[in-house]
Amino acid sequence: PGRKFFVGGNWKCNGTRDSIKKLVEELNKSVTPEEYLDKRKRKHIIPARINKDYCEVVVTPPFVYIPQVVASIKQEYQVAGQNCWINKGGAFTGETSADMLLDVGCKWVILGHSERRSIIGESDAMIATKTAYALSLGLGVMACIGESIHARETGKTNEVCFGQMQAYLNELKDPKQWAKVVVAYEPVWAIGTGKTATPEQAQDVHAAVRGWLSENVNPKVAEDTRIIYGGSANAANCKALAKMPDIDGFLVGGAALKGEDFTVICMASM
Ligand code: G2H
Repeated sequence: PGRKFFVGGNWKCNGTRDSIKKLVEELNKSVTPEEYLDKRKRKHIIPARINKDYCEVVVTPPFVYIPQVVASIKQEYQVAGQNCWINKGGAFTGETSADMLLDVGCKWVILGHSERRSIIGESDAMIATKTAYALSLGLGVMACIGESIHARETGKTNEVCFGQMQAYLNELKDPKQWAKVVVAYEPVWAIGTGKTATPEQAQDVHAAVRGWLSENVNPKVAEDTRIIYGGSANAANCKALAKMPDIDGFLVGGAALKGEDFTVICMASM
């Protein structure tokens, strides 16, 4: 398929000005993908520079560090917010609007991450409202879905994921809106736990979600939409996952804080 590989680095609530300066320096140095492949043949595995033609890469710092990252990271990388308010700004203490993300140079936003669903209590409907608003401004959205361990063990994985997809669809009436949506499948039991879904487990859900898109939006949107995997993805397991036909990239947490590992993940399908 013509889907460009997509990797998001979700830095979550981590970092200081200093540690982020170092991480950006690591991401900025390195070589071209061609050199990477060449060196790999010679068994020198070194990080490769992100090539925009090959892979779309987005890094997602905490809000307060976004200007620092935008000002210092190479243009191969896009920058995203980890969340945004549901609508325009105003009297909403503590919130950050999608307009502000755009204003400081973000191209994307992560919405519906399971940590926001379960810890902050964001509902499907609220997440979908945010998604529609962010898209209306031209931001891309990494729209997260994923089942709990209970849902998986009771055979409800697809039901839960389809329900979350339906909530997005309720607000995205025009199929064209999906062009700037990347669906991130993140099984909750795999997030930050070191327990990764097997390539087969992930592939099954990705294929099911693509099938759902085909039936409920249209076959073209299903074919074109990137569905990325998140949940303890790392430099060691990314290759096997990236081989699966419906896995179009990754949303990476812990391993995104290590420049070399993150770069290896960005090259996972080479
Ligand atoms: C899932 C993922 C990034 P980690 O939350 O969104 O984090 O890779 O640490 O499991």
